[in-house]
Amino acid sequence: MPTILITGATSGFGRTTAELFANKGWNLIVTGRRSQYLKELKTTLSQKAAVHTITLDVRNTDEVFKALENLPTPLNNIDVLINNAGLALGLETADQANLNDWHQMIDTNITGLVNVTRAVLPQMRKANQGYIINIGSIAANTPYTGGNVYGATKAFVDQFTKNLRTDLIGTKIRATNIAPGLAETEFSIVRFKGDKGRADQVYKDLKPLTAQDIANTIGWLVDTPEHVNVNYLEVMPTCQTWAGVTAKPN
Ligand code: NDP
Ligand code: 8X3
Repeated sequence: MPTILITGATSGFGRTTAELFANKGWNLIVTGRRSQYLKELKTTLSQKAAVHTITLDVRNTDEVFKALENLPTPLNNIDVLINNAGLALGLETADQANLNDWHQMIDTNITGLVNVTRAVLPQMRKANQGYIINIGSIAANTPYTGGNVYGATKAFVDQFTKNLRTDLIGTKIRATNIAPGLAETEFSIVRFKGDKGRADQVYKDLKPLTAQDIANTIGWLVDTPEHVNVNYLEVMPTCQTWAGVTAKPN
């Protein structure tokens, strides 16, 4: 059976993607900081698939390399990497945003993603096969007030994915950036630091994407033939579009 490594599998897109691939019988490597959630996930999925859990903060370069360079066979042959771990913190304008929040987003969404990618890529290169799916965001290309550093980290993900494609020319390794729009997960609870009431307001009277929608998208991408590479895939709920440019007296 093939092996999939999913970062940020303790909730949201990552967790549901783990469930989807467990149903296919794949070997799973699931990671995240909350070890109790990983333990519960393993208990839930173990009847269907081999589940290997790694408590891992993707920001910690040494931890990432130590964990991913010492995987037991056959898990050291990763077929699909889902770079999903990430977060938004705060929605203040740039002059008022919390600088620590900015650093945490940069460290997680950029440094964490490149740490994991760099740790896994040599093995894929050696096998001349593999698929890296990065979770970007519509925030990369659609500026919105308060999206400042979060959107910029996702713009990095977009360009990094394209640059990976050019570096991987002449190999069978694929790379895709999925850019989801509004999706209801723990995302807004994290963004608003546990304020569930404020998080709920984000989705009030709307039908946002679900984690299942994104897991299904990942499942579809992985099922495409090896000679097909979807470079970029933007997915919004039908209730969402772009706001357009705006002007205001100043
Ligand atoms: P969730 O908050 O539900 O899940 C985020 C996951 O990332 C958790 O499993 C969390 O695990 C993990 N994570 C966060 N920081 C770290 C870290 N330092 N090291 C390891 N794991 C970490 O949100 P989503 O499922 O919605 O988000 C998944 C991805 O999708 C993110 O990259 C997000 O930016 C992106 N996205 C989300 C959208 C949305 O509207 N929901 C839309 C577009 C993109 P733990 O806390 O256990 O470490
Ligand atoms: C999450 C989507 O629009 O809240 O990446 O930034 S958005």
